[in-house]
Amino acid sequence: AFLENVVQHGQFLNGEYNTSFIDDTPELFVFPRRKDRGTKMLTFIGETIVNGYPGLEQQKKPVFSAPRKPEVDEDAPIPSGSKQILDDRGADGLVKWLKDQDRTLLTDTTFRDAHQSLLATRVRSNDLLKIAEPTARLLPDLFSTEMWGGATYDVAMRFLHEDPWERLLNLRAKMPNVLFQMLLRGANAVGYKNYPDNVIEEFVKTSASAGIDVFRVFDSLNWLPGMTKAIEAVGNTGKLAEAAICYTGDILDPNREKYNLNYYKDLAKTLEAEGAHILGIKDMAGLLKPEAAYQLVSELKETVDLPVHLHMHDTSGNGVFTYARAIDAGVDVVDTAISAMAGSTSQPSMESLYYALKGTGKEPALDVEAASKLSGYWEDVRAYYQGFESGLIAPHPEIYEHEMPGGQYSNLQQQAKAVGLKGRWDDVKDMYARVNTLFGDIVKVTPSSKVVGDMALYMVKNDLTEADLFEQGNSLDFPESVVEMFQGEIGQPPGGFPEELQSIILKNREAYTDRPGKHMEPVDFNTLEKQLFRELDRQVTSHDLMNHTMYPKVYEEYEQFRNYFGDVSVLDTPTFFYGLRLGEEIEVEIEPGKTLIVKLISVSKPSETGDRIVYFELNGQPREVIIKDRN
Ligand code: 3PY
Ligand code: ZN
Repeated sequence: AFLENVVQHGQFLNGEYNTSFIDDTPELFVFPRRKDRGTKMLTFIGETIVNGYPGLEQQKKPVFSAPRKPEVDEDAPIPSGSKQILDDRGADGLVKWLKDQDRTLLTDTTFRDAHQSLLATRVRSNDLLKIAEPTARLLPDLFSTEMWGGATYDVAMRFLHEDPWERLLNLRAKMPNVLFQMLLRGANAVGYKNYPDNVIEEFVKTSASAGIDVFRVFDSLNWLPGMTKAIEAVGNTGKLAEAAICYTGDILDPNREKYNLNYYKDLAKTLEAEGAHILGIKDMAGLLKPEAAYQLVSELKETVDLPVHLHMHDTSGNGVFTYARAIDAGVDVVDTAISAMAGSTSQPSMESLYYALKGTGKEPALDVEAASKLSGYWEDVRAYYQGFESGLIAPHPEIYEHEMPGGQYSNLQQQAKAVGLKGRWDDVKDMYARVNTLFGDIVKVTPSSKVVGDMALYMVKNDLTEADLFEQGNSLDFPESVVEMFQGEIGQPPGGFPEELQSIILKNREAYTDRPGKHMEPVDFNTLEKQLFRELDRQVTSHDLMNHTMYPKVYEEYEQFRNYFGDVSVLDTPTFFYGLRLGEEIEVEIEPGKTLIVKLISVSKPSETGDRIVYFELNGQPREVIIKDRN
């Protein structure tokens, strides 16, 4: 018989749960232990056939062509690369090597920021793993591959039902030659709030052991105390600390004095003194104009003795021009993506930059034909994710006005739809810029960007103007994230928060200006391990401890999902999103050498209680599962 529990609950499947969901609906958290992997998999496929994948419009499974894959000699040894330089010469040796390079070096963000910014972070490990080894073979001269961190960590568990650590370990095994890079949000790690210091230390240590070599550390308000523990923790692992300055405003605009050249130079000096190996410039929205890039990079190269690594988004369409000027000024590394996953809210295209620089002596060491073959793969794979595209199909120079990070654009659009503001997206963008001004012109990047977004939605939704806040503020219930930020929970902006607004928002709550991590109790990992051992009824790994500490609820639900449906990361993406067509047969390799053959035979009409029977053949034997139709 079929047991209704949380993983069949509409609210859970649509991601519309909050922290009270478990308390309010304890009856949903009773799980039968099902051991049979075949049944688990059929249940998941049946669920997708009957109810669709949350967030995607339910439709008949489209026909996709198999992704083109570049031919490589799989028996040849994988060429060595930057990873071997780090392993042989250590962090300082790697930095010296980097400074000695004449050509521009590239980071490939295809596996992380590119899809975070184009496809709502939804690209699955299954698609990454299939192209990982060809990428290692064809692009061995990359400085690094950014393949972890940022939003990929929670999205992996929350929406893809896979373990971010497994992704990291599996990719590492297939790409042994290029440095692995992650985005670390300083004291917020890969979350949206500050964590205790010992969590940051453990997280960095565990990530380094699992394969991360370069940690790009930033703070969402450019607040140094939010970064120092993370930089120190990276230093202790022997890996590379890339301390990043978030770029906002416009150094060429005399009316934007707050974030001027001197501001960035001072910050760079401080980060060097804190032990950074590399200086990152993180232009998360793509606001750095070509001439500004020239000035900024020239001045920073004068100011610090560190290699400079530039990250930007191509939202305006000016990305390659900006990179070219940064390269004129001596930037060491720039972030690009394979062309089919580049441009727009993603990074500038790797191949376009190569062609732009060819013949100047500054072009990167890149087999551009190989890169374009990899692009063929991504062009085909991207089609699987069409339901998550932002709809931004042309350059978007408005970015210089609203300053929204590339990774936020499509997300905030989804959030706006969810709160009934679908037709008012222009108002939301406009309000986003106005909220920034209201907040005193702050750096906007996760999590501060989310706070600005929450406030913009709140004001548009409730038809509030800036004046209304000052007049009616005492009777307004501000979003929790806004209250917390003004309390000091994610740190301090340069010059502090605007005081009048702060007292309106905080009402009687107290604000503090020191480091939130200072007040937090360290997590007792020994006790946590024992607790999880009881709950999970299995050996607890350091990865379980981290998942639980970062995202307790998301992790709990992920574990329950996995117990019920098994490891769904082994499914191909069209089947994961759309199930099977009648009569369609697929092969699923559930572990190396063990393959299930699944064929969909038929689906019954719903019974009076709304149950449908989904008939399959599993390895030639008839099998059925009962699925509640929630439509
Ligand atoms: C993240 O923090 O996820 C970002 O990509 C910020 O740019
Ligand atoms: Zn980015």
